[in-house]
Amino acid sequence: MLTCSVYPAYFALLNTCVCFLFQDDDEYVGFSSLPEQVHRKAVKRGFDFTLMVVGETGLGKSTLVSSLFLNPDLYKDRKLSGAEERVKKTVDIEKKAMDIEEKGVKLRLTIVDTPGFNDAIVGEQNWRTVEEYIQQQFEQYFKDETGLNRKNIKDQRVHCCLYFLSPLAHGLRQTDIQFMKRLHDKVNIVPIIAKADTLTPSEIRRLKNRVLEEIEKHGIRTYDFPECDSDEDEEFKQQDKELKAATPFAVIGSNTLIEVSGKRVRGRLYPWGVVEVENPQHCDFSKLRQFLISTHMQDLKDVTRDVHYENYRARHIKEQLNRQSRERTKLKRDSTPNIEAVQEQDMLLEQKEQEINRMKEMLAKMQAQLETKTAHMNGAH
Ligand SMILES: Nc1nc2c(ncn2[C@@H]2O[C@H](COP(=O)(O)OP(=O)(O)OP(=O)(O)O)[C@@H](O)[C@H]2O)c(=O)[nH]1
Ligand SMILES: [Mg+2]
Repeated sequence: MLTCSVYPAYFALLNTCVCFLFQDDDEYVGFSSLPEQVHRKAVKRGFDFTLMVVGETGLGKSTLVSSLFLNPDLYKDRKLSGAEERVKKTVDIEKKAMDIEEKGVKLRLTIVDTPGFNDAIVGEQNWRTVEEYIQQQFEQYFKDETGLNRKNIKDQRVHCCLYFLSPLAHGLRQTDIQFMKRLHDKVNIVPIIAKADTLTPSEIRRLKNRVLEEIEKHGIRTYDFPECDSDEDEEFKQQDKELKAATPFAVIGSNTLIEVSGKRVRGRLYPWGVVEVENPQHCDFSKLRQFLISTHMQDLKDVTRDVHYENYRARHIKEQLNRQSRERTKLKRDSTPNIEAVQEQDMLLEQKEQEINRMKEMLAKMQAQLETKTAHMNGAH
């Protein structure tokens, strides 16, 4: 995958990155252990990341995001809607932003929650609201990028969409297929199996295989894990292999701390025992968190910028140009000068030129990195 070959040094540095300290009094999310290069930039500017959670009501979306980001209070002021209201309501988007600071590194994390998705009335409205939200963030970014205040753009684009699948289904439901197909060229979709504690290990395995088969069969393009560089160390390669093998992650969420053998852990207490959220034997929660925060956050951002946003930009500029050329034809017929239309046309041409220059710069950078790497490898031989 492009990003891996473009940033070999970066990925090499990722080797050293993950270390989750997770103690009651001193809890760390883990992003501060991102590699030095990113670290330095992040310290200066802060790091924006937007995570969206989507799925049927009651699958544990809010519980999981607050388990992931250590803030059980994130949703405390949310009132549960009554049954009647649930039947009527469509998708209701909730946006929560938080600044987390670890060891001097700032992470501006935005959680976009879509409560009640898919309840009772399933229809186009569900995915349309989510789609519009994603689109609006691109539009805003585009406006900011072409505006005067380019240096201080707040990146609100959705970098990852966790799509919750029901543990009770025997694979993908029709709505899941429709939803993911509708959005796969706009956002990085990461499907996850919710409430994994309701399934046995063999049921989880079967469901995961089924989901993967159906994703392939229906031509759904979920987030594509980048290939691991061959010069990575064995530990990192192993970690990467395990992450990929665990997809779609089967997760459990909980904000309750339970004492197990003298240690307080996040878990769910059952009459027969405790399921521990962060125990890799019990579910893939830790792998999901590692994927999101430590190992793949930068790639999720890169793919959003280089693929999804670029797609949006190309579409948007084409639409604008088409509109302009229609206006021009009209203009000729009217034969009255339309200064605004001409100015907009000029602006578009300028944007195009800027884009070409940017791509040239990117290509030159990639070339230089490749050459350095080749020289490095030749030197090593
Ligand atoms: N068994 C089990 N229950 C869970 C899990 N995660 C959450 N729950 C429970 O499921 C219920 C719904 O959880 P929420 O986090 O509110 O679900 P949601 O998807 O955000 O629901 P909406 O906001 O209505 O869309 C709560 O009672 C949670 O305690 C899990 O992993 N396993
Ligand atoms: Mg919720």
